[in-house]
Amino acid sequence: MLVAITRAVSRSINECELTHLERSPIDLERARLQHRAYEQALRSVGVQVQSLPEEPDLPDSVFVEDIAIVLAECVLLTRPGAISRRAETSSVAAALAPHRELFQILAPGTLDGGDVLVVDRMIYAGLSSRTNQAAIDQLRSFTRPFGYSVKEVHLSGCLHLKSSVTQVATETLLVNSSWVDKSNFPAYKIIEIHPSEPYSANALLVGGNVLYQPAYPRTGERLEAAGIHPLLVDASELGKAEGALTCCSLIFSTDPAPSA
Ligand code: CIR
Repeated sequence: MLVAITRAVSRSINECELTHLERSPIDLERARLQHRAYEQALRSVGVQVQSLPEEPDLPDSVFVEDIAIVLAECVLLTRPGAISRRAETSSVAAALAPHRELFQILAPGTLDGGDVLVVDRMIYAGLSSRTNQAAIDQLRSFTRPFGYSVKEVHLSGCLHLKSSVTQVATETLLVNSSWVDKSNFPAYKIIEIHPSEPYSANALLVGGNVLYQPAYPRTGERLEAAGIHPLLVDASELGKAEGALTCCSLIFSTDPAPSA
């Protein structure tokens, strides 16, 4: 069974961290409606959603993806790059503890889950304003015993690695090659986003289904042309907080881990 941990949108979302976007007002009710529709979309593809209570004083706490890397064998709790986000960790750790052994990124390492893309036994880790070399070295040491390889990836112009590349099918990645060099991913078929839709590389692959935003129709056509028929989920209000689809959940299987 697949489980998704999510968290209700904080009433303080308008005080969120921003790196590449100008601040514009976020309509809390609209953000919450869209977030509930996102949770419903996950349920519709067979995922059991475990929604954590709102954290009124943690503006970015809806973006649970940044707080943990959930592998089949263990969890690596992050040490988020933004100091304002570090208090998000304890409640996510409590939710994950029944499911996996927990490890923790330690200072001076900083890492956001949005910078980590896991494809089979390969872990791509973005060096970003949030994720540093010390954390990537720790990620490598923690995951090596489980048979994973970690490859560092340089980014430019975006917040996180998964702003620029996500997996959309077993052998296929959706890439914004202005933000990440696609030669990092030679083993995969690449679908390029449409250049008029720079934020469109963040799709959520879950149990063979792809959740995708209707705001990016031209890139959506490219997915369709590749035989990928996404389920459309609007996350535009959280987009004003630099969030997208992968950021709002931590998804994992409760089935026993395969051996490496
Ligand atoms: C932040 O800057 O941390 C939040 N406003 C947005 C985080 C989005 N997370 C993600 O893409 N994984």
